[in-house]
Amino acid sequence: MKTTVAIIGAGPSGLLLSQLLANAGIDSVIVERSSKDHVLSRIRAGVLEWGTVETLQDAGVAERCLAEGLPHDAFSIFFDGEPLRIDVAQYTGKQVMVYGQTEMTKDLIEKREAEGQTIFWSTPDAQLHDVNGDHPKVSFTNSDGKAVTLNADIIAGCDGFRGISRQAIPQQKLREFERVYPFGWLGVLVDKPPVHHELFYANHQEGFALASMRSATRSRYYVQCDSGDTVDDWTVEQFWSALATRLGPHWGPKVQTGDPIEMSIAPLRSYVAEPMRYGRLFLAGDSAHIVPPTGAKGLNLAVADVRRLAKAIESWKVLGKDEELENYSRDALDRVWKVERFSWYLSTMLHQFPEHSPFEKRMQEAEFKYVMSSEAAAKSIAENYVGLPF
Ligand code: RFL
Ligand code: PHB
Repeated sequence: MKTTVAIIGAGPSGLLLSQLLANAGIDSVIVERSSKDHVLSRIRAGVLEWGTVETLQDAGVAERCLAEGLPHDAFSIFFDGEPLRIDVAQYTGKQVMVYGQTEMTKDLIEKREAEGQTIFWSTPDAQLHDVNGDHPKVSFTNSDGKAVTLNADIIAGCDGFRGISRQAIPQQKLREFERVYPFGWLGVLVDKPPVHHELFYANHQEGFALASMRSATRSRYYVQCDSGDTVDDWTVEQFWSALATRLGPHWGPKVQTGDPIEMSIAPLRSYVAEPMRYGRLFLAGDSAHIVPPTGAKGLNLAVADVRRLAKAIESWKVLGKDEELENYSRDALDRVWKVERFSWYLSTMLHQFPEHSPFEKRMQEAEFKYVMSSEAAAKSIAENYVGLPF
């Protein structure tokens, strides 16, 4: 079997890349380890930068997002109970869109399938070959148990942090940068109206909490938990109680609790692999970098990579120019590091770190007070939250 671009992974990166390529008349084949049902059941990101929404619009997959998504002007940060509202719209002239990654993935899968995209689901054993040569290939067993070899001009590694693509780059060619945070986020999805119509992040002495949402009737909440915790270490009641305490005496009692539709733990990590290209293999999204979720950036950064990669492939395939492909890694990493910085900065200000000395706690407080008193600092948070320009 032959295609121009073999895409590993049917997460948001892989699906959007195949859509942008198809729109430019370039064929691709997607190879996904999990089943379609599994991919459609993952609960992850919730906040889209406006540039992400525009990218979806350009790709022709924004109809439901624009109809059902919730545009937000602002969000708040609470520090030891003291509130600070960051008016993103006032500072930047743009909004963010609350729309679940699950829904975005569903929209992309529906459109790709309607347009006849080849997607191999449930292929647990894919392997990449000759990625640094002229004839890269992907071999795998399809869901009928048949061995398939897929020849391609380019392989796009869109297979997330635990995928195989990054591992196909020889260790001595790769530089990795990592910080693992000493805590995780315990998240709950519940069919109850959100406690407030805007998101808020709280740094409380007992730990971080976030009040988010998916719709007017569905809420998403998170609390900081210990690194080693599993969902079994928490009862639902303990979760609601921790959340109420951390959201403070005004908001805490107003949370409408209930039986969660989903409850899961995500570890927090900052990670970058350089370069994002090796021969004919190009990495995009979580396969190349991870940010802690505090800035709501992971999905948006994946979209920024894919947008750049699709343009570069188009320029190479349609115009015969390989300059953008040559520069892909350098240019993508420029944004990656800025977004890493912002996600690290917000995470550092808003969590309780077990190793922090009283000095570091005062630094967090001073940072918060500075942002409260400085329009420039608040504006800086706003322009990063809404998304840096492409
Ligand atoms: P994904 O979504 O991990 O998709 C990768 C796909 O590749 C498949 N795969 C393979 N396929 C074939 N062969 C293999 N060997 C394979 N190995 C893996 C996987 O099954 C999967 O389908 O990566 P992608 O597409 O790069 O997308 C990245 C985003 O999913 C991620 O950055 C965000 O979810 C991060 N994130 C958030 N981002 C935001 O922009 N805003 C947010 O509000 C936000 N909140 C979050 C988040 C991530 C969270 N968790 C669970 C990590 C909140 C949480 C709790
Ligand atoms: C979410 O709604 O899942 C969400 C919102 C904001 C974040 C992270 C996650 O920063």
